Amino acid sequence: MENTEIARIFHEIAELLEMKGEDHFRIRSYRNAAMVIEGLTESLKTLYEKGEAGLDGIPGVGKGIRAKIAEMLTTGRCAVHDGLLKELPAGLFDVLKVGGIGPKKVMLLYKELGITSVDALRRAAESHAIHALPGMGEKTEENIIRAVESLKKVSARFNLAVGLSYAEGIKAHLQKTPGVARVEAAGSLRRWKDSIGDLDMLCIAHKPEDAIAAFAAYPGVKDVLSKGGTKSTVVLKTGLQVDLRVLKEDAFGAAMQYFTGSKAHNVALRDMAKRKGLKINEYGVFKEPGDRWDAGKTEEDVYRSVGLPWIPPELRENRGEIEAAAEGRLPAPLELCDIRGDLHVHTRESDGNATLAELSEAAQARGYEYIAITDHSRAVGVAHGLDEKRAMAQIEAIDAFNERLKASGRHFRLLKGAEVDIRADGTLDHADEVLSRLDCVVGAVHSGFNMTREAMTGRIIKGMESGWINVLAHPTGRLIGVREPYKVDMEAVMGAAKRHGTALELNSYPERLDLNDVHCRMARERGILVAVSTDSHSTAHLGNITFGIHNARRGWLEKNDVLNTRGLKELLRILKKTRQAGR
Ligand code: DGT
Ligand code: CA
Ligand code: CA
Repeated sequence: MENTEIARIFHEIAELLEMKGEDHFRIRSYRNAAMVIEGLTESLKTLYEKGEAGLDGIPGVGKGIRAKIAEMLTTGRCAVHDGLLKELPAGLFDVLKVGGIGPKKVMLLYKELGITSVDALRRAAESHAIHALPGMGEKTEENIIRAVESLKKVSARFNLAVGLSYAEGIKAHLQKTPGVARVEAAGSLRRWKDSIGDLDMLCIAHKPEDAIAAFAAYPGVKDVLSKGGTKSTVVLKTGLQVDLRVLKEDAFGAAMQYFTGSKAHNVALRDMAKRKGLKINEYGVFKEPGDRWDAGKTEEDVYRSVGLPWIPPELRENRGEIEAAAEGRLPAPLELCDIRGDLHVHTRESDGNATLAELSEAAQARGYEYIAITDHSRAVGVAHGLDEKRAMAQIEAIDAFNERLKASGRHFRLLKGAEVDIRADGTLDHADEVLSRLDCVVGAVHSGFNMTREAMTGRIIKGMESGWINVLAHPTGRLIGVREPYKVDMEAVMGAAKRHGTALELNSYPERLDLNDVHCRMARERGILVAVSTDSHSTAHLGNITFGIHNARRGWLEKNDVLNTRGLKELLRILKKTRQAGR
């Protein structure tokens, strides 16, 4: 079983126990285990195979949980989970997703009315079968109908880029309101998580009611779900939900810290504060005894109060960042100015829309020293992939282009490259005569996503074993919210990458972000270079590098872990070495 599968089962156990009203401590241990596992950079299977000591080394996971991990790895099942699912139908998980319905209510509705699905819940609310139950009323029924509707619309998480554009729009809108001093986005968006559930906005305003009124009047708003003195929740026409809180300047740092999350990071930080006799919440840091207000104006103040340096939002997932901060070994965040070029760019020869000259100008305007032109090979027919003849012609064209660049005294170079398809049998879609003339070969899978895990892993490794591939592009093939990653043994792929000196791509397209954060960290730990590339199909796409940089930070990558932070000379040396080592 995969880590994600095991984590999911632990999440479900926690939810089932919660519905049953079981001991809070027990529930928390399952939930905690699930989160720890989601952040692991090694597979549980590998750890388990190292013997007892392997699983013992996982921080924050107790003996009982370890036994269940071992059980799942050996039998593929979890008796506790199975037992709970016999008692409670799985449909209750869906009911739990309806806003305003907590585990206790789910249980009550199930016991009294036999409700096990969202549709049944809606029917019960519409036929007024719910208001007579204890703690419910006619208002509850109205809320349920509304919540079911909004659940249908927002059940999918939102693309980070979509969230970002709305956050900017709302910010600009609110800033036009007199008395509004500052507006910031917090939550998963500020952490640059690869998808966002909802948008969390914070604002400092002289008259909170004016800010709240302006928020409700934002042109993108479809529905105002709640509107209070200092907070409000709306649903946008796209279905994205947005929370706004209006705050006093003194508490803004504390609120930013709290609402940036993640929840797991906050829980760990508060535990640490408690041990120091402090209390942290969204209003500030308070000293015991007497709860005297101590800090809260800036986030730096909040972290300083517990003896920590400020932690970049991208790292706030409770994956060891608090310990690292305490020990002064937080990674130095990758910066845009560290990036010296882009190693995955398409022109109009395949499915891009720009010419060599246009791309060269745009890249130079960004201050780059190089970009690799990596058009598709012929197997990717929909992308008008290049056959050998066209590839050879492009190689000549790039050589000629570089001659002209040199003659005009520019310190910039187009690298000859290709995004060569790794065919289903693991062979490459360009002949050696073409590959040997390229500076930078990007290899990728473009078809047959439904292969078994073994077959896909073998296919990719065979591609790398050819010795031609410098960078393995979008290594899991995921399209966020559209297509799941294909099944592949990432540990084995990384093993091969390490052996052959192949870099792994972090594709910066906001729909891809592939490698994901955890995989980036795995690569770093294994000493595998990551190429943060844009896979641009137009000059504007070069700007997507920002998404890649923030995702790289989420994966703890530093400048040195990234291939395209190297200057041209050093880059060419590395690219060449990979080929020589492989062949
Ligand atoms: P999302 O919206 O699912 O992509 O993820 P977030 O992280 O934006 O989560 P959200 O919108 O539910 O809450 C925003 C932040 O507020 C979250 O990151 C941490 C904080 N927060 C929310 N609920 C709790 C809580 O129960 N305890 C603590 N300590 N913090 C919370
Ligand atoms: Ca959120
Ligand atoms: Ca929220």
